[in-house]
Amino acid sequence: MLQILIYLTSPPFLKIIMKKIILFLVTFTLFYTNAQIKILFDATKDEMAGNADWVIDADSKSGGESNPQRIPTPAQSGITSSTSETYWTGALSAWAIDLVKQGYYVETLPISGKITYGDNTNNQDLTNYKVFIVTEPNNQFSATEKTAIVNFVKNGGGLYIIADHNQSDRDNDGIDSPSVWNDLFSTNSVKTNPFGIKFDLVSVSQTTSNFANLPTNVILHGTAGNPTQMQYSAGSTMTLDKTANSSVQGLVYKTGSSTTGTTNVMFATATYGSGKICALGDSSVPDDGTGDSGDTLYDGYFSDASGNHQPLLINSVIWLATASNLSAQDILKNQISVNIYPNPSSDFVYIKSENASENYHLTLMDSTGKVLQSIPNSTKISIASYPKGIYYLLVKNEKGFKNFKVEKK
Ligand SMILES: [Ca+2]
Ligand SMILES: [Ca+2]
Ligand SMILES: [Ca+2]
Ligand SMILES: [Ca+2]
Repeated sequence: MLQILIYLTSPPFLKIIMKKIILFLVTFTLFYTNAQIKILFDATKDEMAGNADWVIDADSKSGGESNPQRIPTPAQSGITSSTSETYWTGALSAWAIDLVKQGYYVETLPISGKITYGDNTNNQDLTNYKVFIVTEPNNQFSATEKTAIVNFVKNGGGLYIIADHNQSDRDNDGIDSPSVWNDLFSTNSVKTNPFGIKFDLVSVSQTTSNFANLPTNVILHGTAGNPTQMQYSAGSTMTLDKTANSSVQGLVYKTGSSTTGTTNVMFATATYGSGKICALGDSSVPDDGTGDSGDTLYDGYFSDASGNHQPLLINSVIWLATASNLSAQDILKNQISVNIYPNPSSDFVYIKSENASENYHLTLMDSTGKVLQSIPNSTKISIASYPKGIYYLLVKNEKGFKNFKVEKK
C-alpha cells in the first residue's frame, strides 16, 4: 500500500498524468479546430427565375419556382461516396453533394435570408461561413449587401462569382447577372474594383482547352483532378484589370487568346485582403441538368467539356476554403493522419506520420493563398528563404489531405 502511495506521488507517475492532460488538451483543441467548414449558396437574388434553378435543394415551390430551404434534406450526414446528385433537388445539387463528400457543410441562404457581414442578429451572417457561392444573381445587390460581400472577402472569406450571358434578365426586372456583378465591382463602399474583374457584355458559346500554363495552381492541378477543358453555353467573358488588383489571374481563356493576357477570360481568380474570389461567366457550367421539373436544364456539371467542369468546380471551392488569415487552422474532414514539426520553425518543416514510408505532395502558400512551393513526394519543406510570418502548408496524398498553419520565426 505504501509502495502504491509512493508511486502515485513519484515524478514518473506525475509525468504520465501530465502527458495525459496534454494529450487531452491537444485532442480537445483539434476537435474544435476540426469543426466543419461551412459553405453558403445564395438564393436571395432570384437565382431560380425562368429556366434557372441555381439551388442545392428545394423541398417546396413559391410562385412556380423552387423555394429552397436553409438546410437541405435529406440530411447531409447521410451522404456517402456513392450518393447520387438526385439525393437533393436543384440544378446545383451535384456540386453541393460533391462538396459534402469533400468534407464541407453546405447551406442555402433562402429567399427570405439576409446578406450581412458582422450582424450578430442574423444567424446566417457571412461571418459564419468560409465560402459564399452566388450563381447568376438576377437582382441588384443593395448598398448594404455590397459592403457586406466585399468586407467578407477582405476579411478572409471565399466568394464564388458566377454570371451568365448578356441580356439574361430572366425575371425582367431590368438587370441581368453580368451587370449585377459589375455594379458590385464598380459601386461599393469598400473599394472600387476590388477583385480586378469586369464582365464583358457578350454571349460566348464554345469549348476551350486554352488554359493558363500554371503547373502548381491548385485549381488546375488539384485534389479533384486536372481540368483541361471548359465549355461556355452562352456566357460572359471577363476583362481583367491588374492595376486595380495585381493578383487577378486568368486560368481559362477563349480559344486563340493569350493565356497570360487580360481579355477574353472565362475563369479567373484573385485575392483581396485576406480572402479570395473565383469568377466565371456562365451558369451552365455548374448546372447538373436535374432540379425543378418545370425548368429546362442541361447537364453542364458532369457531361459538358468531357467531364472537366466537375474537377474545376470542386478544386476551385477547395482553394477558396483553404489557407487564409480567417481560420486559425483549416482542417478538412477527410484528413490524413499526419502532423508537422517543428512549428514555429526557422528552416525546415517535417511531416510526421504513422507510416514512415509515406511521401506527400507539399504545397506551401503565403497568407493570401499564393502558392510559393509545390513539392511532390517529400516529407520536408524549407521555409528558410521567407520572411517571418504565417504560412499555410497543404499536405496531401491519394488518401486525403490536411492543412496546417506554419509560423516562420
Ligand atoms: Ca426556375
Ligand atoms: Ca430535399
Ligand atoms: Ca433580373
Ligand atoms: Ca440536380
